[in-house]
Amino acid sequence: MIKRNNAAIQASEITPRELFYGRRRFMQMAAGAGAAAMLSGAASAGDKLAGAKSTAYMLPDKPTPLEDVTRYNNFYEFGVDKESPAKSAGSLKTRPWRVAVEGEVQKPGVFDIDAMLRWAPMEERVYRLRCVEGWSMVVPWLGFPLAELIKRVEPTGNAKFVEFVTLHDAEQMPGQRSGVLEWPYREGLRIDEAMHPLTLLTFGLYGEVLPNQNGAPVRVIVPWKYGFKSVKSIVKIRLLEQQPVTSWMQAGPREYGFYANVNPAVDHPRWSQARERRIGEFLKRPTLPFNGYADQVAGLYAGMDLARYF
Ligand SMILES: Nc1nc2c(c(=O)[nH]1)N[C@H]1C(S)=C(S)[C@@H](COP(=O)(O)O)O[C@H]1N2
Ligand SMILES: [Mo]
Repeated sequence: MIKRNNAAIQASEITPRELFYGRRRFMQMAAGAGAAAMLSGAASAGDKLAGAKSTAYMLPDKPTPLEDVTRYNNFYEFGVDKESPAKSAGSLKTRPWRVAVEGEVQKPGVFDIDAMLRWAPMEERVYRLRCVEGWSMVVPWLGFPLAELIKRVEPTGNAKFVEFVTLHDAEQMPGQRSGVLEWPYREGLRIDEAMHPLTLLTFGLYGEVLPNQNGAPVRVIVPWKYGFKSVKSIVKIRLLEQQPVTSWMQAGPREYGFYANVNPAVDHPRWSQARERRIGEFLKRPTLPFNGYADQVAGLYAGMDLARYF
């Protein structure tokens, strides 16, 4: 199931949902009344989500097995241990789902997830994700650049930062009954980071819609930053003039900075960041500056003291 070519799928296997998600041309033709009927089908984990392979963003690294990507997670809304999200994220309802985009924009809006899926061509990108705790994974994500969303709402000249907010609902996210973080989970980027072509608005992985434990129905992936910047299950995106305070900065300002660029030369106060363990491997490997994306992103931080702006 993992990497089947669309063309190889038998006609008899194609479900309406697959037509919607998997075949852009069909969608363009059906963009009228007929399409509306298909949109009412709620996408859930396991449903296919096709995207053109984005060769510019492939890596030589071996992808982490799907079983590990979906069973070893950080998603504190479903508990603090790695196994909890896979066990309990089934309580999250991902349809209907809307994302409010507001703040310093000319065209604020509340957008339905099924409309957002059609805003730009879906791409498959294999990215490294490096958790601040010292482990990493390699995942084929599906999405399109967050810049597509930001351009659509027309930022004003005052928009300097972008804040992301996760759903806040303890009925669906029982971990929010604990005080481990201040809820809802909030993260942020500088606008040039948010607009960078690497920053992916992410709807799927391994050819399927995001499993709940990986942040369904929509998250961001910012591959040169520690994993906690890659916010899951987003319901609000705010463009701001001032740098927002994130949940992790609130929890430990000395430990978690706003920038959180992967940097083997700047240790976490309680552990070294020089090396990492790739999930599924035994020996640690060296951590790369900007998680290996320095050639593409180091320019964003020219002249900045990265030990101070960690
Ligand atoms: N809303 C929310 N987003 C979150 C987190 C979280 O606890 N809540 N954990 C972060 C951390 S610490 C990491 S390492 C990644 C893990 O993503 P994954 O489970 O898909 O590997 O999600 C990030 N996004
Ligand atoms: Mo993390």
